[in-house]
Amino acid sequence: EKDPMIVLVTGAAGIYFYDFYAHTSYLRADISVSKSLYRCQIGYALVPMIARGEMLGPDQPVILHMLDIEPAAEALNGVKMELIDAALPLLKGVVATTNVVEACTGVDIAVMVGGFPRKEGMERKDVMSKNVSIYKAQASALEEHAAENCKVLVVANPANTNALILKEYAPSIPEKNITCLTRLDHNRALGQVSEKLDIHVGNVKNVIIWGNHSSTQYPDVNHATATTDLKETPIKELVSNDQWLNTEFITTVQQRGAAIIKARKLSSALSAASSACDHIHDWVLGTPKGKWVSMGVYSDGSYGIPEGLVYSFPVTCDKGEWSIVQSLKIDEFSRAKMDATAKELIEEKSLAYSCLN
Ligand code: NAX
Repeated sequence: EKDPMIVLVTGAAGIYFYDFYAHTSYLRADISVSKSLYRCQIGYALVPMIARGEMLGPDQPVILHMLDIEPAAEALNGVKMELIDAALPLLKGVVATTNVVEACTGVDIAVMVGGFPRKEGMERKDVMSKNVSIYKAQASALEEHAAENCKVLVVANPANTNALILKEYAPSIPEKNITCLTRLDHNRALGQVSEKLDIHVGNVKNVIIWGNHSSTQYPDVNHATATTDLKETPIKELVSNDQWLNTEFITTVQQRGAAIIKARKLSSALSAASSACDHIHDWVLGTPKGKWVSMGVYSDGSYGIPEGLVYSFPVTCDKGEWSIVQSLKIDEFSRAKMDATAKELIEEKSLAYSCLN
């Protein structure tokens, strides 16, 4: 049997927590509204998936480290009790803690779900400043206590910029090991194409999410294909209506998170958890030949995207390392959209840096 891998999930209680921040008094005034709108639980959906082998494979034992903040400690312990009750063969241990050092010690994979979410009426800068301080502190703890070669996935928003802050404050973790989640957007794009063409989602591949995990992201199908009757065909040939691909498809993927909130009165949780598993799974175990996925990674200047941003690119993975797919042809339409989302990331970065002091 393989040695267990230690997986950290921050924000693992997945509970609503505005009311815990006493100093945000104007938020306390509408707690009842916020509670019904924003209680969501990615962490709660994610931990059983990890413990069932969906992230690291059916033959890889895991030890879960779950971190949350003090006011969520009791709920977090409840999640631990449920994990014990599920009697999961791959789960070799569970630590539920509010101590960042304990949570980060020995960690091989860190999935950062905990954060301070943006809420209507809140200034972007206020949210950014809260997340900058969270990610700065957690970066230092990972830097000092995580296993060598720890791989980090940031889920919490603003995901790209939180990952960038984490990278800055954990300089000994190689930048290649710090990523953010855009796989949910990638999977959403696959899902939309699949629904449109009535082809199973498993037969659609190589969509791309470029840029920020925000509404400026650019879902690109120019290189995507679908396989029917053993024949691989470009999506652009299969969708007779080019107009749909350039308009409705893009906005549907960009706005999907909002559509889920509207329908569920809760934000995406099971799909976010599932795509976080996909992200780590493919990163660690590799992407199949001829297939790429989208990951938010530290830009090396590929496709003219400025270095020093965490930007979502198409990547293939092999032996635990991702590489950006090179030499894809970019038309003018795509170029403009890729640059627009880069511009937003540059602005987010400077906002984040202005919160650092
Ligand atoms: P919840 O608010 O339900 O859960 C967040 C959890 O984090 C809570 O249990 C909270 O107590 C905990 N937390 C807060 N500060 C913490 C800290 N300093 N250390 C440890 N834990 C802390 O949010 P949920 O719906 O689970 O979403 C989590 C994050 O994912 C949010 O930031 C959300 O915006 C982001 N998302 C990102 C997605 C992506 O594709 N990148 C998609 C889904 C999701 O919207």
